[in-house]
Amino acid sequence: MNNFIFVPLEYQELDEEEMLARSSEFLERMEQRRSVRQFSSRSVPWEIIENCLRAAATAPSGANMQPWHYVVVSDSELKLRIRMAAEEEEREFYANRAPQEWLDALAPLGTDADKPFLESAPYLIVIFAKSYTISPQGKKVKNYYVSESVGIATGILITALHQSGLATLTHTPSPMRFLNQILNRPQNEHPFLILVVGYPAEDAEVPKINKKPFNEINTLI
Ligand code: IYR
Repeated sequence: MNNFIFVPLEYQELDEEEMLARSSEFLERMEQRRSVRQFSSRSVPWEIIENCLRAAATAPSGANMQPWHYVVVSDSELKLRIRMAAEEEEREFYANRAPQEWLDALAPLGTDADKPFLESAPYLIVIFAKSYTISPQGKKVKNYYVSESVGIATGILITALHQSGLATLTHTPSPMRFLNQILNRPQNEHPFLILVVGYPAEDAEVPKINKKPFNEINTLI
């Protein structure tokens, strides 16, 4: 493999006042992000989604392998098929597969096997993680830190969509292999999660949850 050439970093330093202002504005915006489970079927311009996907693609990844693939589903028939398959898995999860402890942890959120948002939201972004890539010569090339990399990219995508004014839900029917079949993706791609994207329904409600206190999750030494 060829070594990269190195070029000067493009970096524009901000003054501290500006840094503080930006960080606090960003914090305020992020504190308004919620996982939404009721979506409007109003359409969303594709260019917004494209910009957010391009932002996600800037994510750092193990050895810059970029071990991800996004399938953006807007076709109604495909959304319906995904909903049907996901609800089948979810019915099995809630009725038999989930241990009582897990059901108890989910009970306060009021989730169940019905997933109408998979049909009503204008976009389902199905995120696949690639354990290896097939090179143009047909060789298997191993990827590194795959879940970390895809998790970081997904975080950037959620953040970009939120700051563009859209609502999201990270949805993980389990198991999710049916997504390979419906979306015709190869075996080296593992469904990571479905990101449901759109405007919230006008009557959308969210549980009144709390985030952990700062000092519980941060240590300054
Ligand atoms: N996949 C199921 C169950 C579920 C699991 C967790 I962990 C959640 O935070 C929420 C739901 C479902 O989507 O209902």
